[in-house]
Amino acid sequence: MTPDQLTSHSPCGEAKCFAFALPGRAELTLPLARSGEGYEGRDARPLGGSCHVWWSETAARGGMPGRSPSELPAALSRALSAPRPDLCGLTLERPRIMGILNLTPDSFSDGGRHNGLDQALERASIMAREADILDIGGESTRPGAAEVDTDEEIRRTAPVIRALRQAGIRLPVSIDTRKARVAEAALDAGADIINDVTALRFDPAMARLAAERGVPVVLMHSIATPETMQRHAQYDNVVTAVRDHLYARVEAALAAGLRAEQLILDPGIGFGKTTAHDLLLLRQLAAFHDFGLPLLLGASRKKFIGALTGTETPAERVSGSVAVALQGAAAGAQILRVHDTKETRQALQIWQAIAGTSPQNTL
Ligand code: HH2
Repeated sequence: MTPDQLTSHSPCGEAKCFAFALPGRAELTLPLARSGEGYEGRDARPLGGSCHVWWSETAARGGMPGRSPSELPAALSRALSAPRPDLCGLTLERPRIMGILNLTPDSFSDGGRHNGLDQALERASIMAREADILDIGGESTRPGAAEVDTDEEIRRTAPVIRALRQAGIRLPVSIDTRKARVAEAALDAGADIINDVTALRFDPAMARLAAERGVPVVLMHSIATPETMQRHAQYDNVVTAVRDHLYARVEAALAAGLRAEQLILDPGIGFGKTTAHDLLLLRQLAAFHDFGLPLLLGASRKKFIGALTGTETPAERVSGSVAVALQGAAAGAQILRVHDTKETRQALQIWQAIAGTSPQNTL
């Protein structure tokens, strides 16, 4: 493929041709992700519709040789390459930053810091300049966390969302909750996206709400409950187990009346996983692109970063978090959920400039 063909083949600015495909449960296609705009003479295609990550072959598995895009079934090749649908007006051809705003007293990293309305608004307006999406939560889901009363969770989140809309903060807001009543109150207050760490398993009313409202929904892999999940962190193969689980959750969502275009997948780093599991998922993140759906990666300040670097305090895990965010971007993840929006933004700006896909095209 020549550079000219590559440019015209690029998803940037093209009409969207979203192609959703559920992969076979046992199938695992690991496209080899490379940054930059493809390669002369190779059948390289954008990975997950991105402008900056391309793939030209899949990894060899089980002694089988790797396969190039044209050797794969057409639907699979298309699912790996097709542009993902815009998210609340944001194209997903470059990684988007989802800034975390926890309105909780006990979140593992920023608990208690943004509890008052004024503090929350101040942090939201800073993040509005550094992030593309705000993710607001009123219940910690860290390992061992106890469930929060629904009314209390609404009291923590809905007024802040309403206030930030009144203050003119317009970027898309997601509500990080497993409860339909909390999600509904947040949507009514001005939120746009539901981020459910149980992938619609916790509250049967959640799928109905998401189908009725037609809003984007993050389906994250998790097992058991936050209180007990680390006791269940056992898998024969964590990547296939997470894929199978997400496959089943996508099927359940579609059966409940959601549209494929609403769905975003997340492997759930740290949720019922050991450090070894997290590392394997990160190493093989590109294996989740064959669903043909956008991928969200939430690894910011998490325990495995502390375990690998001997950093006890989550707020001191910023550099490690940025390293994981860049790795996620290199694997074609479309949304990066992070606490440190400013640092992540700067790292991504440089990385995109080097890949030649900087939105500003300044270099
Ligand atoms: N991680 C946390 C919470 N929500 N949502 C998605 N989609 N993906 C994640 O990885 C994810 C998430 C846990 O992180 P945090 O919000 O910082 O902590 P806490 O749950 O203690 O509030």
